[in-house]
Amino acid sequence: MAAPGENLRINPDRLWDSLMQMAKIGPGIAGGNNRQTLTDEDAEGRRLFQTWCEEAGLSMGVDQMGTMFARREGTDPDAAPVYVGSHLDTQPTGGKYDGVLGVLGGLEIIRTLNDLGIRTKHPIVVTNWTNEEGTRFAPAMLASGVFAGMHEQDWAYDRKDAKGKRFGDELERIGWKGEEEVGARKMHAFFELHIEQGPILEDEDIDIGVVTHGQGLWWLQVTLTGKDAHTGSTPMPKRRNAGLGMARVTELVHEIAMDYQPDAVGAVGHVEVYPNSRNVIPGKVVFTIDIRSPHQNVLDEMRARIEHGIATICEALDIGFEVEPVGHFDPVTFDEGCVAAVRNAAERLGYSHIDIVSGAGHDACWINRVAPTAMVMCPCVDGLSHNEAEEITKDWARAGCDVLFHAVVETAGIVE
Ligand code: HGY
Ligand code: MN
Ligand code: MN
Repeated sequence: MAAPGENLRINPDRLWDSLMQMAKIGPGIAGGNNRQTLTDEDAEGRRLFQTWCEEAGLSMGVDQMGTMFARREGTDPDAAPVYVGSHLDTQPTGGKYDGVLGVLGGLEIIRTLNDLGIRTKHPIVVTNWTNEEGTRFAPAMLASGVFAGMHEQDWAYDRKDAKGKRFGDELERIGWKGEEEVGARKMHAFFELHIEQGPILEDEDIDIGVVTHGQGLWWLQVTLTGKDAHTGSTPMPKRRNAGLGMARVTELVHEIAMDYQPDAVGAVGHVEVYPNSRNVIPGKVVFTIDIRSPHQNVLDEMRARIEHGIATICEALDIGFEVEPVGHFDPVTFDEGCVAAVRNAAERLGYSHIDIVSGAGHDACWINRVAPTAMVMCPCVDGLSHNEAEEITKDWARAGCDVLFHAVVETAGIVE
């Protein structure tokens, strides 16, 4: 006889329809999304998610970082809930599935439990973490970081975007600053479904990534200060070219990451050039280095070599420099029990699966510090993400959400 819940499957058409409806909010210019955190588009996406949660009979809580917690009661109201979710905010040229699949996958679990009239011992809470991306307000995973006690809330409120707007003011402006104390909630476990954002699963034709670890990360914001001058009349030896310094540091980051292959990555993705005029030598540049590795010693070595290299480059070019860490988390080892729940679910459901290390950061990386946590990954086309062309198939979404469903419900305990 099938074990309780053994043949539970989600409704892939309903999940897909919800993904496509959410994708209409904050559309990009090339088929993806631009629903950056704390914008009006983010607020609209939150309202749609809240409406769907209310239709599913969930009660909504919102904490002081704007994170949304939609609760389905269990038979034991005193049991700590099983949380499941991700994020609805996107990159400026983001895809339709990064984060969104994890939030709406959690909602799909609720909808299916309601359809089947299944009750669980532990309550289940579907979560939308504020500002996972960190693109408008650094660092990434800001709200989950405050929840896990890694950032002070006031520090988070003071984070500013490129236009000087404060996180705390924008959260108030869109009307999503909740009352709940951040981090007061106790979790029995947390599960996050996410697209891989890399090529491994698709290349190896595997349905499910059982995420055992996550890369550690440093975001180093670098300010180089030279001297604005005329690009035509200033002799080469007399130039203090901050733009040249940035170019050399960018090359250095790449070279150092290549020294540690295959266990390291590095790039510069954010650049501000001043005065950014065609015929003015840049007197100032501000840019962010993003380095990552699953190994702590590699991460530390890369950071040390890069900071030493910046000093050497700037001395040679007679320019000043400042390096400010604006994002960091150590490599993550997810909870063995929760990882086993994911692996067993994939096995039981007949989906191919491999253990995998997450290249990207996720809210689960912080929540793993305060509750047993694991992630489920599904493939994405060409491993592409943080690009409007990000794509998945309905079957991949179905497999990922089925596995998430079994891991969550098994952990929450089905009550006959
Ligand atoms: O940067 C990251 O890894 C995540 O997508 N915010
Ligand atoms: Mn994400
Ligand atoms: Mn992302």
